[in-house]
Amino acid sequence: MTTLRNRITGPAALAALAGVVAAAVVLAVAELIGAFFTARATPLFALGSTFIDFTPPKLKDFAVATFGTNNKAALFVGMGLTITVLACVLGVVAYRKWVLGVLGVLFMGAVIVACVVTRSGVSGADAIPSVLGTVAGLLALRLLMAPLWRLKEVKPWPEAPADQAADADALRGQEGTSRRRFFAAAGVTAVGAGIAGTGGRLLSAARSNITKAREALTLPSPAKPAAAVPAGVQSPVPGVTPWLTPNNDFYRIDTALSVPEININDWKLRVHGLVDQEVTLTFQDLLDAQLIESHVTLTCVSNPVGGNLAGNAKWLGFPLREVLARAKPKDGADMVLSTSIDGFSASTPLEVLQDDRDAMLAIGMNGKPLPLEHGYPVRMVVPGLYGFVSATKWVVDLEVTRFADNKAYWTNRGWSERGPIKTMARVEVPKSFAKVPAGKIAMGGTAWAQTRGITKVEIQVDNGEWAEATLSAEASTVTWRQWSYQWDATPGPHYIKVRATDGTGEVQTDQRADPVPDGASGWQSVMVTVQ
Ligand SMILES: Nc1nc2c(c(=O)[nH]1)N[C@H]1C(S)=C(S)[C@@H](COP(=O)(O)O)O[C@H]1N2
Ligand SMILES: [Mo]
Repeated sequence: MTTLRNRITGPAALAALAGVVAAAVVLAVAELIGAFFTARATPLFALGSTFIDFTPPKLKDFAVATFGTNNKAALFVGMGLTITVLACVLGVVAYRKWVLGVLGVLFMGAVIVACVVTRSGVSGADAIPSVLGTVAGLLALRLLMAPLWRLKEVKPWPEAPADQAADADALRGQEGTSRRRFFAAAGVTAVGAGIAGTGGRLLSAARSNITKAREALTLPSPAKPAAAVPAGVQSPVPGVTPWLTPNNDFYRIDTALSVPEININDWKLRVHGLVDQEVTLTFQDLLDAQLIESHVTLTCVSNPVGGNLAGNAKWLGFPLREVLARAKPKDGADMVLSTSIDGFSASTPLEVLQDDRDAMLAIGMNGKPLPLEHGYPVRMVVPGLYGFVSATKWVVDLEVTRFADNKAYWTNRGWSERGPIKTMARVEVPKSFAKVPAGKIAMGGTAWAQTRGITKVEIQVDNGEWAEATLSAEASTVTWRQWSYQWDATPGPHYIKVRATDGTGEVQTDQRADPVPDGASGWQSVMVTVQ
């Protein structure tokens, strides 16, 4: 009994708790001071971002497949658990041997500082919040250890001989005092850390006026407006995805743990590399330019068969073709490496940016300035290519180069260097594992093959004959196309498959492939129970 009780409430267990409180102090103090430094420079964001940069493709694929667009929340939970475990260990070590504990904390502090200063767009001074946080954490740990060490000294009282009963009583009294002191100190420190951390978050939110600047921004009207969307692009089946994705529902995939905040007055795009003429564009240059508007469906390479990492929006921007015409690429160049302010990069074939598709530096999305998460103030939008090789958000640099000489962010992590979008069809109604009544069932969904277009969607029930679905109107070959189908459902379990044919006449392959390295393929199959 005593041993179990000692395990849970004995000094060592309390030391673990002290470690956790001290870790909270490190993070909270750094968060508070960090409000006055670059946003991405606080320990949690720097650790998380560094972890993301070292994520192997299989793990990224797993994280996206398992947590979808919540993968960042999952990362934070995982980091929280890891930090808690490490903090418990450090607390116990510090209790047993203070010098080792100090070395451990300093080592962790050094790791944090290394993660912070190696982020892109971060200066050496951005290490200050983490350094001060570590010092504060160390002080908190020392403060909490004092009553625990006293507890250790008074601990042998149960073994005290009978004639020392009075001493034992005194010791028991001292033990109580030490415990109370510990809990009081731990409580006060934890509450203080909570206030500092929350204050830091609120302060950095208040200090950022990018959201306000975005709201105040009025976009110019396009010199070339988007082609009118024909009637009937929306599948008539209730429950099918809206043809135009509202900004708030647009899938978000990126490596940015905190969204980069860019002042439009500071934004510049440098176009350089294998060019005759280096070009620098300001945001005002874009506002003054002849802009185009175009509906384009973006798709993520990590989208599994049947997945929803795709969205369709009306983009406003300046054609990349014209940017490149000003820069005049040299012979031999075959790629444009676009880089964002936070160090992400994408390799896009040069000829794709020079042909007549509406590849652009986008500043508007569905009539609004780009939302912060979708690349404010400027991103790339390139019809026909997965986002990881084309859709650079918060873009600040275009280097005209060669595939042989340069590799982009995900290519360095095991993904392909090129990424044309594969033909894909999706069943959205009924949902997989749905239970539906027998009789006429309206089925519907969406298919895409950007730049080739969708010319046919077929449905197959239980390995029967393939039947043609009714296609909704086509807006263009670079937008997705919806479909509907009337199914005469008989009772029992049924498997429904869907496949599309693109504008070149090619039928979507049934060859199953994982998203890594260049996009998932295969036919979606949904199981439906008819009652
Ligand atoms: N700066 C930056 N841009 C980025 C990414 C990123 O991680 N960082 N991810 C790309 C990927 S993988 C995709 S699929 C698209 C997604 O754009 P969205 O979040 O606006 O839908 O952005 C692309 N642009
Ligand atoms: Mo992506």
